[in-house]
Amino acid sequence: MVVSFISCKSGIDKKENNKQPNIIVIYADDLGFGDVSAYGSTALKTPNIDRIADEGIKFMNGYAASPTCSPSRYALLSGNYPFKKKNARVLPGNAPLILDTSKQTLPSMLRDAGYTTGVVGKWHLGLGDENMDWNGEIKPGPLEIGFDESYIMASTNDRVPSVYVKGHRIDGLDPKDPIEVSYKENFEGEPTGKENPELLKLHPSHGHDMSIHNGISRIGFMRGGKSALFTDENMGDDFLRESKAFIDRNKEKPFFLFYSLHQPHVPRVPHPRFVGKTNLGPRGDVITEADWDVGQLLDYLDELKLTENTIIIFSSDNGPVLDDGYKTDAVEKNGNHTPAGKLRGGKYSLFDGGTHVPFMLMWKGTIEPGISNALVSQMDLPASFASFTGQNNTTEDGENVINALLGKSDQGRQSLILGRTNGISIRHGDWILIPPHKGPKSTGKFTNIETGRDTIYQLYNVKEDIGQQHNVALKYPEMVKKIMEEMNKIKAG
Ligand code: NG6
Ligand code: CA
Repeated sequence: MVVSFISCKSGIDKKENNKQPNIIVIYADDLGFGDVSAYGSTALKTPNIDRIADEGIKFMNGYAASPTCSPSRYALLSGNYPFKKKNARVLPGNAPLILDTSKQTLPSMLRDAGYTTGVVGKWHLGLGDENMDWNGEIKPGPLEIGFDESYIMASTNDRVPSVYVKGHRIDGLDPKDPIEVSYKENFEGEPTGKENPELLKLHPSHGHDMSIHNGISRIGFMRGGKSALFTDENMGDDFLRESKAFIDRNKEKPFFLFYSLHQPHVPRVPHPRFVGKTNLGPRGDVITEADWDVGQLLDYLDELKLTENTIIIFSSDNGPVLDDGYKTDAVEKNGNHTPAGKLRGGKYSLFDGGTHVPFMLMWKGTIEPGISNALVSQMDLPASFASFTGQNNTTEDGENVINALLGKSDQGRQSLILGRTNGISIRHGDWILIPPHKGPKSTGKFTNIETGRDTIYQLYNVKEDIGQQHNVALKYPEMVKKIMEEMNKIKAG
């Protein structure tokens, strides 16, 4: 790995022009460290995502907070550790909002700094409260935690309701055909993937055998709301269109956009334009689609002459998985591709592949391109951008690593706890320590990922042993002790 650079012309000098740079966070869903060609993938080409890495800073030690989606998103927006929050776990589609509306978030802080804030795409952080009515006003949600505008998928693409929510309302809902949602039982007369496989164009491999929409059975039950249901094939285009529209509406003033892609999460249903674009089947094809979406967004910024006044961050919410619930031959068609690169484990895992993800930042014309080894977490974005915009930071666990993010320093954090309520590990310098955990060592025959759980302490030096093949806990008991103390200190803090 290269430690290089770097001279940054200026951080906030741009403010002298009274024009703070726009900020866009592009967030992929289940994209692995090895799925991006900038990080070494050869089976998959991602020329557009690579543009951000090549023209910006490519972080070699960038982390999501957790190996699953909702806890990582919670950390990115709240700046708080998800392991401290009981309900920061993979949420059903009818879960209430898990973010605290009274606390500072990345968008609320940027709004205070004068930004217009928007979110487009996957949400998966819950919506509403116990009394929420899908056919009425859906709140609290993004607008209550600091976003001025929102166009989101209600939950995630494999969980009902299969609709988009625009502001406080389901987009396109016909009041004469209200939608009903349940995670307990089916609605009378409604087919399911389990009972009516003949209605499916995409079959589940495990789970995902409840309500059917667009020939795909999902998790959870729903009925009605037909005019509002999304079309999986168009989802990439829908989110791109809404993102571009947000930028267009707000191009005259500083804006923050959280562009939350749904790819390559299951069900993987690319637009026909991308079917067969790779040899890896739908998983590869939807990554190609996501890369195209990113390219379109970058081109649009160029067209509007906004590129040099926009900071673009690209990352992923957790590591990769092949068969996550549908029969798309992801395993069979994977060939020699290594979605987590040289890292061990993937989505759901305490090994590094669960949380160590692509992470890059571009600010063209201000930051010189480079490669950084600084340890940075998505959870650090609120504290870092609070510093950048001159706001007070009241988030609890994120650190101000703005100098690392802008390439002015190769120093990021010293320590970072990774994981969620049911399991954590810690990265400390070049070390990763996984304390003993009860439970199976594999996620099971379908997802087939090493969980990282073991009855003994595991200590790895990931600088020398990036693939976590050599547990050196017995060799360095003092290091185990020291890092455990550090972990306990952070947990108590
Ligand atoms: C799992 C789902 C998986 C995916 C995951 C959450 C089954 C069998 N598996 O429970 O398909 O939805 O939850 O993924 O239902 S995440 O990226 O949103 O965290
Ligand atoms: Ca995810």
